[in-house]
Amino acid sequence: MLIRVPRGWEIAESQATPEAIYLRRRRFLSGMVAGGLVGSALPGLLMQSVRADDVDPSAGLYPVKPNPTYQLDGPMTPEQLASHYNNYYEFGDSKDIATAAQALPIRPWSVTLDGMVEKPQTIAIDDLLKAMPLEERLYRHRCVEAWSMAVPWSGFPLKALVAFARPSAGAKYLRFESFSNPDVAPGQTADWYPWPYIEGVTLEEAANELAFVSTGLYGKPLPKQNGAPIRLTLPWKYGFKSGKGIVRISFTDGRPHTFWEAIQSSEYGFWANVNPDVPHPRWSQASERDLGTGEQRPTKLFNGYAEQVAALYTNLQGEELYR
Ligand SMILES: Nc1nc2c(c(=O)[nH]1)N[C@H]1C(S)=C(S)[C@@H](COP(=O)(O)O)O[C@H]1N2
Ligand SMILES: [Mo]
Repeated sequence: MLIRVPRGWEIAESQATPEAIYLRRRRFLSGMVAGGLVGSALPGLLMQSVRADDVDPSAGLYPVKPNPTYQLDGPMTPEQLASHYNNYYEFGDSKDIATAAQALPIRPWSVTLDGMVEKPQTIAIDDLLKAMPLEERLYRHRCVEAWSMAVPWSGFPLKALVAFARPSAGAKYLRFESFSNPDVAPGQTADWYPWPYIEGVTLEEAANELAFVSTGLYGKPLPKQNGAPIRLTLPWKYGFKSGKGIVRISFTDGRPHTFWEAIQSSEYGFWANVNPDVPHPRWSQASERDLGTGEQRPTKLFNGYAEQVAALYTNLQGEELYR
């Protein structure tokens, strides 16, 4: 059963129902049993969050060299906000998951590169960090829920990782798989979600200069709540395309089935490029609330990055490019 309000409303972000709350409402309405998401696991998580062995071994790599090509069109979002207003459904469906996320062990951590590659390989995160050209970029981030931020990511171009993986001739897509660990991630004990979190892009998108893999934020290793030790950053797409806590990148010739498509394909598609003129079925995308200033600002096509990425889509006009 779907509950919808009319399209195209200019509504506040607080009224743009976060995905998970909407889902729970649907479940309730369809007579399923909701709840049990966080409750019992929380005390254990709080204790684990103060473990002494949590010092990040990559701390000495940061800050990295800024890449001056990428500048912001407004003020940078304060670090405290960017690291305490998060979407990470593995740790719950509120924005307040920073404490719960500390329970995720991020060492040892490795990333598997497999599928249509010359040679599948699994690489430890600290070896990968040594092999990649680290730099800092200032990017805007636009969530499908109509809020945005502007932050300094550290990491490396996704195309460097693609070159490292050596895809074979027929590869057309990248499939990103986030971690699975219901012992520490209470959201993953909720079996109505199709865990693990899966996202994907085309190989051509991955080769675009703008596509970035983040391992740091504000000149330090990435906080766990922002996706440590490794996440995607695709600033021209809605935020849900940028998977956190990545453990596997598979090269495929078929389009990956993504987490949000599996949940609600009428609202969340494969492309999810930012476009102010294409409303979400339940709210407008014409403007966004900037987390730092608190102000509404007009949303831009491709989140302001049309110059870099618009050409990727000129031959794809039959596709639903903007949801
Ligand atoms: N694994 C995983 N990745 C995820 C999500 C998630 O729930 N799980 N949420 C996405 C959404 S909706 C957004 S807006 C961004 C939020 O990133 P941030 O918390 O660093 O701002 O992460 C994306 N990546
Ligand atoms: Mo989002």
